[in-house]
Amino acid sequence: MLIRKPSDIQPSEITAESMYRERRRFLGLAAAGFAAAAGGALLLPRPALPALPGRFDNLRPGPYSSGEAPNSYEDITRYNNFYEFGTGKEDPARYAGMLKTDPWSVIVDGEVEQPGRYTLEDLIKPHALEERIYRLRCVEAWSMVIPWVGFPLGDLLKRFRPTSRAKYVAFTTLHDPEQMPGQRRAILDWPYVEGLRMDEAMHPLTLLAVGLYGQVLPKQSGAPLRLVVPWKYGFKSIKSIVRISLTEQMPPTSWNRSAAHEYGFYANVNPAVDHPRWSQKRERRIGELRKRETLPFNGYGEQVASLYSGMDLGKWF
Ligand SMILES: Nc1nc2c(c(=O)[nH]1)N[C@H]1C(S)=C(S)[C@@H](COP(=O)(O)O)O[C@H]1N2
Ligand SMILES: [Mo]
Repeated sequence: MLIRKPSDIQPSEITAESMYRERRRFLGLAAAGFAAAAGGALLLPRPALPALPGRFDNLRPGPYSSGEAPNSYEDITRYNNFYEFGTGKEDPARYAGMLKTDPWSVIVDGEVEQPGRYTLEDLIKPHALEERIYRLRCVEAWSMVIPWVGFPLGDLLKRFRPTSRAKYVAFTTLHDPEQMPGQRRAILDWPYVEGLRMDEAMHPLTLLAVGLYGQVLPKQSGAPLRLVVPWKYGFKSIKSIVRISLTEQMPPTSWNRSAAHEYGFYANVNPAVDHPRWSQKRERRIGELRKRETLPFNGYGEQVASLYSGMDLGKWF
């Protein structure tokens, strides 16, 4: 069956993902000339798309996208790590609704010529948004394929004119226990912080994400602005960012602070180096039963291995 009538479709099926697939299929059909051949009439009974707030249009496909099938919208938004809302994988989907993402602003400071407090709009508007399908691999040995919407972090940083002393970029998540109940407990040293070396931050693979599946980021995924560093462990991909500081010294990172012998600043997806408590050779793609081999640099080695040439990544983990 090519096209279903609205009455054939259960409300539970009308998800962002199914709409996304539907739209893709529609575009595919149109491109293949089916629409013209069918006189367009065949396309009319498509389910009407409910008006979604914050859909991005005219996304162009970005470079380095994975050719793999993305995980479902449900998998991506119901199985999350966001300790500000609890340590259970389903806690963020349950509790992140408490987070107020509008208005939102980000402080940019440190080694830049143009420091300031920028609104979300100031940050995003000058950039052409892209869709990039990237793998995300958690250090806990699960992975997902996610169609992000975003733009390269490096393009944003250039706008603030880093000084010659800028060697690292430090990121900070919102700290507000009123909105983030997980912060009422000392699970981590709040606020959550992460960092990149300048060349990692400027690498064209490094994305600031503002959406997924063509829509505004859901809160559990790090709305309204999060980092995505696809060749690193998921934990480097800090969510709900309120501060970006360029620094001369290597900044602290939350997971290094909490377990320094397990997570270093350069923590990487390295199947050849076991985590102190488990092997890193394989991973489970969410939604699959059989495990996959974990790839060095999460499969992005060709693009990024040179950033670490000469470094012993067993030592500089
Ligand atoms: N602020 C903040 N950012 C965070 C985390 C967190 O707990 N708090 N968890 C990290 C971890 S461990 C992973 S694997 C990814 C998960 O991203 P996802 O929920 O979009 O899959 O987010 C990372 N970013
Ligand atoms: Mo993770």
